[in-house]
Amino acid sequence: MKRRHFIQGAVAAGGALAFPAIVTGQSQYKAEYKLSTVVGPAFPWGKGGEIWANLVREKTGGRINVKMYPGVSLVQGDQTREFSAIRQGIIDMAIGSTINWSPQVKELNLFSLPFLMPDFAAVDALTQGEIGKRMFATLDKQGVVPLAWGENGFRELTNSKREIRTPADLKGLKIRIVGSPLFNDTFTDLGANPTQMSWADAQPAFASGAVDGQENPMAIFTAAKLHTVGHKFCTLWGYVCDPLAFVVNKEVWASWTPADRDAVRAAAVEAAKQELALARAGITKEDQSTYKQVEGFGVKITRLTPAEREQFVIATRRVYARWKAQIGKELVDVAEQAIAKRKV
Ligand code: X2X
Repeated sequence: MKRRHFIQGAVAAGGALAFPAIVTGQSQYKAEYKLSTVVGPAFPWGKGGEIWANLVREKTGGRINVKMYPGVSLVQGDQTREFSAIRQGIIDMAIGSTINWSPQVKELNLFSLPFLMPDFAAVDALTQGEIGKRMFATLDKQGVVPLAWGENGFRELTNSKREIRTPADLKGLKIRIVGSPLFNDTFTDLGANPTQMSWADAQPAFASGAVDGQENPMAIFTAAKLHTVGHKFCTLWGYVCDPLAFVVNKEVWASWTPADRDAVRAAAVEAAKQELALARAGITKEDQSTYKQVEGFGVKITRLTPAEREQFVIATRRVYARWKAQIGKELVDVAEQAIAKRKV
């Protein structure tokens, strides 16, 4: 009775114009929310997207219907355009690598500083500490709502030509890198011949032999089956680890009820936790099964001695110093201190 009066009143006060004011948030929801990732569910990263999408659907009783678009297909495979597309609303939600968003968010280059993070404890000391909070504040200021940290992983060096034990071994090798100036500087200083291309373009380039090598986490190597494109050599140098940020477009976020926002956040935290566990499986001190699997494919895995690793550290020191200044000395100092204080 009361409700009928209210609706009648609204119609009388201005018909269709007044009506949306009494429509609940729910009916303004989109039929589909587009979730962008670079790789699909065969990879921990894409699996994380699938888990997030399912959890959101579950926790919101189907009100928020998420569809995943792997291959960064919403930006035609150009992963360096993903961040701008989220801000513009072409993408509603994303799980993005810090590398891919670093052209727009310069602070994210911190994670790409060569040999900053020696182990998983160091990565956690950053993402789960002061640095993680500050990066989220920066992302928020740049127009997206950050919810949780997952992980792509420590990026190891693979190639089809020869074993890499020293920077000299890299000389002249054509290495595919992501579209990031910092990576270009790192591989140039290492004496390699870096060539920037998207992940979509990289795979045919490996298959045709147009490039000799690449760097990516082991989970990417195995899921993309890079041993089948002749990558017979793999050096475990752990020079860089890229975290993944789970984010939502700001306007989309604001269009949801507070309860649904809480549900999406909780789903992101849970999905990120599961994704991180998948990303680290098989490459820890306790569980080396991924390396064994890759060796089973006929790939030679090279483990550097501390002295050998140090040669790569020395060769990339100039790049580190130059980029530390560009990222912001104070921010990098905070990161270095957090790593020095970590519990291993
Ligand atoms: O393109 C890559 O190398 C990948 C899949 O690791 C990223 O998107 C950063």
